[in-house]
Amino acid sequence: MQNRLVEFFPLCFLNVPLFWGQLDMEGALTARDRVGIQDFVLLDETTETAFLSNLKKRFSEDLIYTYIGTLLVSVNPYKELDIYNKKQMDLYMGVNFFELPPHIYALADNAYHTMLTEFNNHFILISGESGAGKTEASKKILQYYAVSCPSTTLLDTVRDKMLMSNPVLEAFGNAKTLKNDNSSRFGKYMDIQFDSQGDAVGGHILNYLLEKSRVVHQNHGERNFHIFYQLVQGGEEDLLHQLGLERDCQHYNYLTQGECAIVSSINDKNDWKTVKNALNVINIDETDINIIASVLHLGNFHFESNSKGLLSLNYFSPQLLGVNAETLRKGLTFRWIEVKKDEVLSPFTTDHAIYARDALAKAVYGRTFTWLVNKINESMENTNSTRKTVIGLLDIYGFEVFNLNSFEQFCINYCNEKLQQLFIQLTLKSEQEEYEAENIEWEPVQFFNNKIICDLVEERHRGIISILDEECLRPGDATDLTFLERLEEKMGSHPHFVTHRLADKMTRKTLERGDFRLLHYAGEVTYCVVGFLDKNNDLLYRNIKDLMRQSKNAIVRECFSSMDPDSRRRPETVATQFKSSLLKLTEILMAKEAWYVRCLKSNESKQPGKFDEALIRHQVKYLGLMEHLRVRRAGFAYRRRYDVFLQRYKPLCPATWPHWRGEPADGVEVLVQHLGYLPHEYKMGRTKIFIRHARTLFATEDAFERCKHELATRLQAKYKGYK
Ligand code: AOV
Ligand code: MG
Repeated sequence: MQNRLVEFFPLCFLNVPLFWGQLDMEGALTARDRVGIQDFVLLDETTETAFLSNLKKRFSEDLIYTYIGTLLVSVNPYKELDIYNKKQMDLYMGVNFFELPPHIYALADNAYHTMLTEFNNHFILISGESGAGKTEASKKILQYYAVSCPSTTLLDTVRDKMLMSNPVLEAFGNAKTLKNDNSSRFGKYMDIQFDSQGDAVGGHILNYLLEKSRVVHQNHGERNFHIFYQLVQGGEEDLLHQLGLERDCQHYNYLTQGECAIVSSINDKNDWKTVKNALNVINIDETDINIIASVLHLGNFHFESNSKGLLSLNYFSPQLLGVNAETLRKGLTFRWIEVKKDEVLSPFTTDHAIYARDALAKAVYGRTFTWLVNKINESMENTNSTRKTVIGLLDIYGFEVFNLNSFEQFCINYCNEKLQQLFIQLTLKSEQEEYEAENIEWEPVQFFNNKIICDLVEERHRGIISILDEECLRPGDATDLTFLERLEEKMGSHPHFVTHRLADKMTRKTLERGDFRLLHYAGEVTYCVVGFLDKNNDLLYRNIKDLMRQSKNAIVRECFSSMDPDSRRRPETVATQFKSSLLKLTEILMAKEAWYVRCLKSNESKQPGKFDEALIRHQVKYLGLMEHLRVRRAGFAYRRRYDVFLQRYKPLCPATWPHWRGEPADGVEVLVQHLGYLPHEYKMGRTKIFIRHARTLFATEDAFERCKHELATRLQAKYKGYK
């Protein structure tokens, strides 16, 4: 704490924006040496080594946040820090960005105040690999808005609902993976809506591709979704009895494949209480989620029709799914086939039957999840129709590489490529394009543009997703391996695609037959094609789907009818749906003003305070932080249109006050000359003035405040004189 005080003492007590660059005086030097620089833009050197050394210095003092201009870099400390509380929130409320040490609250507060003064929409993009701290960051931001924004009692309920949507969605959408004990297995974009007073008046969540395969299969060392363990371990006796469940995770096939049902960092029993309470707040009846117990029963249903499995089926089909047990059993073990224009029942092989069962379990869970999101949205809906602005929060699954990577990692990593592309477009690319458009002299900064990888995955007719879809739709003998063959034929020479035939030559690491490798922006990942076709098709046998549609349970009925009304039409494949949803998301985000939080994972073993330099260096590289810094440093922190700038600051110069009759650009030139701007501190573009450092603008802003004050005093005196 003391170090933190040292860091911001001179800043907050002088009440003028100061910078470490200016603190290079005796005394302050020691503090700077110890805690580093709070904005990388002010580093003496822009080398990677200097960058890492600054990050490390700060991390060792528990200063996990550092700015690059207005971008926030955050390093996961893997320990609780005493920096997230009401006192800290109050401190950051309405304070200029650079006046206090970097904090996630400062970023949240600045987005909020900019939204209020400029009355426009914003979003906060939180990125970083799995376990880097994205979900934690998004929770801190939401808490900041819920606690700090002005409040009226009426709206308190909306805030509570927004806050409480978190534990519910985490219980249903997060799970323990090898990378993260609380890994998000779905993507989430949440709009927080504010009225013109700045009151949080509503919220809306868009969810992206849930990793449903986890419901029926978990890799070693991983778990199913939290909610199952919470229910089995925390559920009340009566409830378990009613659901026909045993209080023993080991009893359930779907909970034990990873062999780690119990995790020391997780308290499922307590979490169950939190979730129940949260469900209450968002107006969801606790019994509404009973349906997920059927998933556990399904997992234990065997096809060699032993009596125990049948007993269980006889119980859960009518009770939990609202369907006839015998019809369901038939649906899971037989299928209708056409023989000479007649439909006859033909028995499944055991493999087929397991496939049908797992497909149903995934469908029930996945659709319940979407149903939940809809319910949450209903409860957070803003019923007040006055004009509002939003701040969007994006928290998705981070880039991940395991020993075995499948279709899910392919989708997750593709999503991260898209967000990296968005970041590049919004920062590096557009920034440089603006200088060009404004005729500002500019030495372009080179950066790796990952568009080539996005294209490799998503390009129409040519990308991996298209090829996968073609194989999925091809009647006959298409298999995962024929898909791979097609890929190799079409992508063989792409610089970011490696086939097993080329693997030896290129990377010296061999690939198994059945694998392909992509060189992603964040590193190379080897994908095993097994299951790609099935997972992309995500088929549920028609008779089972129809059965669910006729369920006596209203929620089951709703889940299975509302989503694809025409059961005979072939639904879009999973990858294609995901691609379209990401495209839509990009459009939503592009229309808003962006703020960035770049999360870095400090070490692989989740150890508190451990700074793994190689790991962090790698992330700094692929996240493009150095390029971002170079653009920032070479560039201009602030820019304003001439007319806007002149309008605000013209009282500061006798030649422009009260009226300037010439061109606004000429007025601005006269004005900044009068203010004593040095030539290297600003540039005049075509339509805007570009100011290199924030401090220059802040000094002008301070002068403006003083001037306003003087004017007011003079007016007052004059008024008194009249009296
Ligand atoms: P992620 O969201 O980026 O991964 P999380 O936000 O879940 O990662 O963070 C992983 C874990 O790191 C958390 O459960 C905390 O234990 C710890 N942690 C993260 N940020 C902080 C912080 N600011 N202070 C203290 N501990 C922190 V993934 O969702 O896997 O991509 O799909
Ligand atoms: Mg997460």
